[in-house]
Amino acid sequence: MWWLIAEAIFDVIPELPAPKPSPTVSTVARRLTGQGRSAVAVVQVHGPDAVSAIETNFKAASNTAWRTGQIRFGQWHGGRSDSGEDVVITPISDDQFEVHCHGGIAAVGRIMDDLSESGVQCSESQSSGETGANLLIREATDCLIHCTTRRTAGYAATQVRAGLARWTIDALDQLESDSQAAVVSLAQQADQILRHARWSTRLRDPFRVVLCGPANVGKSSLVNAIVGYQRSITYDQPGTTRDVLWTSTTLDGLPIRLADTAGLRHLVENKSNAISTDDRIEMSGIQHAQKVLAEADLLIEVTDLPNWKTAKSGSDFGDAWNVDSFLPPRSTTSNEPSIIRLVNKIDLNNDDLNDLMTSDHKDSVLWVSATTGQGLDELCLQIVGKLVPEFPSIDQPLAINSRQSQWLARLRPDQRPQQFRETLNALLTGQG
Ligand SMILES: Nc1nc2c(ncn2[C@@H]2O[C@H](COP(=O)(O)OP(=O)(O)OP(=O)(O)O)[C@@H](O)[C@H]2O)c(=O)[nH]1
Ligand SMILES: [Mg+2]
Repeated sequence: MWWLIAEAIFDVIPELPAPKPSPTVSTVARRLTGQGRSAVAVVQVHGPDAVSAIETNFKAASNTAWRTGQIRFGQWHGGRSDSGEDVVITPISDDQFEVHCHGGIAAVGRIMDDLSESGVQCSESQSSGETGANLLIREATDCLIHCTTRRTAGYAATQVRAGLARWTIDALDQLESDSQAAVVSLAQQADQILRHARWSTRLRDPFRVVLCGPANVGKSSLVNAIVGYQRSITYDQPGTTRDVLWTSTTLDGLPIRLADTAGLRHLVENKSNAISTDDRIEMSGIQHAQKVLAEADLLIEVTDLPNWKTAKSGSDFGDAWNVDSFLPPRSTTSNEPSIIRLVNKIDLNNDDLNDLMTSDHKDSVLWVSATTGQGLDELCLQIVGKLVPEFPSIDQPLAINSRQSQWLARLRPDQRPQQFRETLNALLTGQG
């Protein structure tokens, strides 16, 4: 049910500052989400008569007083006796409300008509700055609809309601004085927004985390342990996993796609028929694995305790197995994936584990057991920490796609105010 999604999303958003009221219109309503049909639409009602307009048309399911930021579920009856539409209403401040309704054209039209009859001025078209902001709000709405976790949806919803659109319009206001100091300060703010771009531009797309390593070290067992069910077949024989197997999961509110891969080893391909069918299948699995390695955001390089112990002196993780030799060269512009290195099957250890860990590797390698679960909490923490080293506060402006981050990256402190304004306008309107 769409209102359950809306409820889940909107109760994590803090109070945001209300936009500046228009000096000429008392109470206005406008659609915040893009025009046309969508899953959920948001209508903003703002002005001194907002409360009475809402109360004339809406009956809440529970009879409690309005509280800023606290959502209310109920029926939009529009003063008629029929049962009306289910909506969720969020008071943003004493005189500003958001009505979250079904995104069908008729549903929004009915709400606008009812508000209009209650004396609210309803506008589809807005002032020039707001028209531009519509693109940012549309992009944020589209992102929100595709978010799969409450955490990512919370960030996207903030961008629908204010976020980057509000920041950009405020920035244009500040530049009206043509001040170079404003340019410098705004360029710094743009840099701050971009600090989070690696994560914020991925709200709707899960990060790709790939487990890789030699055969039989427990890669599939680890995937199963992380997701909590038997997704991958495991067996005490090398070569169990033949192809890449993707699993969707969520860690700390981050949507993640985990890839289990075939055990990687360098097979020597010779031109004769000497290579067996089995080797050909394995080689094909390894090629598939190499493809996903190249596109990973994070690699989890797995070995196991027996391999670790037999590795030359056990002093270098790379002596046992090293993913680098399987990675295709990356272009200089592409991001290097982060890597977590781990040793699995530590439950097999009869000796003191500390003796095994050299001081060099004590902190750089994770020691886990897919069987007993030891070290798995730390592994999940490290996965999230590598992907998002620092979560931004929920109410801050964010770049949620590469178009936005590219324009933000062009806001430089040495630009003239006029140039800076043009870049901001391009960010708002998509035209530049
Ligand atoms: N004792 C112990 N055994 C484990 C652990 N993790 C996996 N195993 C066992 O190791 C064997 C191989 O596990 P898999 O998860 O299939 O290993 P894999 O790396 O996916 O193997 P391939 O798909 O062949 O590359 C199975 O018998 C598992 O039960 C562990 O933490 N401790
Ligand atoms: Mg496997």
